[in-house]
Amino acid sequence: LNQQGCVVWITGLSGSGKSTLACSLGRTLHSRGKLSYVLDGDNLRHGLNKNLGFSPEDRTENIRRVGEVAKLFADAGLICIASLISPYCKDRDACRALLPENFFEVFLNMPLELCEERDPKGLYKLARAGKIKGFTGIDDPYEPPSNCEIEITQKDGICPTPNEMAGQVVSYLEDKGYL
Ligand code: GGZ
Repeated sequence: LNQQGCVVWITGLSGSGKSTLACSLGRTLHSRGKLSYVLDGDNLRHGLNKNLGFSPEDRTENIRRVGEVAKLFADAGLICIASLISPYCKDRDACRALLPENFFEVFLNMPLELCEERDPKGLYKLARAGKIKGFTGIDDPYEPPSNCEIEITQKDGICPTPNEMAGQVVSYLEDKGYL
């Protein structure tokens, strides 16, 4: 196997499109003959992390576990795509410290208003109504990265498509020699 593994860590608000990007990126990498694996925060909370909630301590533990698992996949030579809100800088930085040479942070920087408008699961609505407490962006902080490798944003008020977003990450990985 001549593949150097790495971690592509996608951070952003709920509804920013992290899972969509992760899925699109996974498909693109597959089509290019690259082994990858997606670790999705919301999915992992049904298994590995099912004993964790959304208190700051539980989020930190959630992210720590996913960071450790992502490192295992990268050690095995895969491109591991992690998509979690991961709202706190210190937690993301701790994951980065596990493999500083091969960790790439992707900030999916979409406005809260857009995420809230999408509201695919109706969670923002519940949070605004006070029925969910401690919701990221509403009454729990999101700390934007200051040290991310890739930032994905709207251009002229238009969102990039999932393919365009994946393309931005693929270009970066090409430049770095992973593809
Ligand atoms: C944020 C919450 C919350 C609260 C439930 N705050 O967009 P989704 O619905 O499908 O994915 C979100 C998911 C967040 O899990 P993560 O593991 O990515 O979060 S973290 O990195 O902060 O540990 C959201 C849903 O869970 N959800 N309650 N209070 N998101």
